[in-house]
Amino acid sequence: MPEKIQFEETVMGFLLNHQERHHRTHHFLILMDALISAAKHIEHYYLTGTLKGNVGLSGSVNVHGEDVMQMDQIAQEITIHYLRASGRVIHAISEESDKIIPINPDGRYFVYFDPLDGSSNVPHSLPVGFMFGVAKKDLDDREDNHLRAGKEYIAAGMFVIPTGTFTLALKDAGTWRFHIDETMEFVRPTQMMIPENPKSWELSFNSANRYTYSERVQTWIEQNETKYAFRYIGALAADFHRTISNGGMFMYPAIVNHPDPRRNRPQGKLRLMYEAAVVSFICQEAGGSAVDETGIPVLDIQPKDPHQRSALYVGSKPLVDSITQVLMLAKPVVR
Ligand code: AFP
Repeated sequence: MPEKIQFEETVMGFLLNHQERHHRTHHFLILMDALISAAKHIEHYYLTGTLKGNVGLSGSVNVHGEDVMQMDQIAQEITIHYLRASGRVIHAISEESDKIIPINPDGRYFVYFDPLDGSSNVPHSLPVGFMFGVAKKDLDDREDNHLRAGKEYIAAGMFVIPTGTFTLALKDAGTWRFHIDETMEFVRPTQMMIPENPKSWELSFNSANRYTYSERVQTWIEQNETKYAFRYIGALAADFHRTISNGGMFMYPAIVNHPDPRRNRPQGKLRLMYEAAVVSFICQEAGGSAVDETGIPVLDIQPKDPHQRSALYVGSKPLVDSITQVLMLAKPVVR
């Protein structure tokens, strides 16, 4: 399809342009090419999924105890295929794999990804995300393969599938969005800065959970929700896409007051390494910020487990600062 070739050329052309200025090497470009190819390939399967019967359950359960959709498995296999072929990845961490996936000990990068985020949207052909964070090995021979905190990422990105919109953040080089235009033949990179004017701001959270949040967070919501529009589609990439464009705050708070205490999630629901840290990195490069339930920057959290969860408050700085004050007064959550 011509738009695919155009898409890849535009993103790669952009990166080549930035290569000199931001010391990106050809290794990084090869890795990005692999990630873009994986995303476009997954999008193809997603668009044709209904025809091919790929939208149902696979019959297995993932590391988080969730039912795995056939599309989750397809997306996982596609991504690993491209990461292997790139030859540049030491290991990968994926939502769909219990263990760290060793790829090439002579590689240069660590890739943390969720190949199909927002699976509950799959049966409806509604938006899902392909999300990734990239960290680089220590080239001074001190590499210990430790799990990277978000502040160590050198890039993070998300595709909203099936719109094909790609948002990419490069360390100290901003957040960029690549659009397919009205002719479906071109994409144009636009630098994203989260809007400062509260007029367009939106709040995004699962309102069905609101009475399960801490009292302080519930009070903050009551005091602030009527000031802003509310939007929620249930796929982080799609919801956060709006947050970055319009400003405001996406949040997935800790669940601490569930009527069935077994369903509390004091650590939050989202996965730190391939969900929360990815959008936090993108947001920081776009001028925003992100904190967890204790009010500390998400990018500072040192992961102890590849699939560790985190609460997330991400978006416009004034709103994140405002909720941070509330969170910091609360009793600390045991990690
Ligand atoms: P799934 O991939 O299991 O559908 O989870 C999606 C997700 O991690 C994230 O994309 C959403 O923001 C969030 O969960 C939605 O969670 P709720 O369904 O609890 O609102």
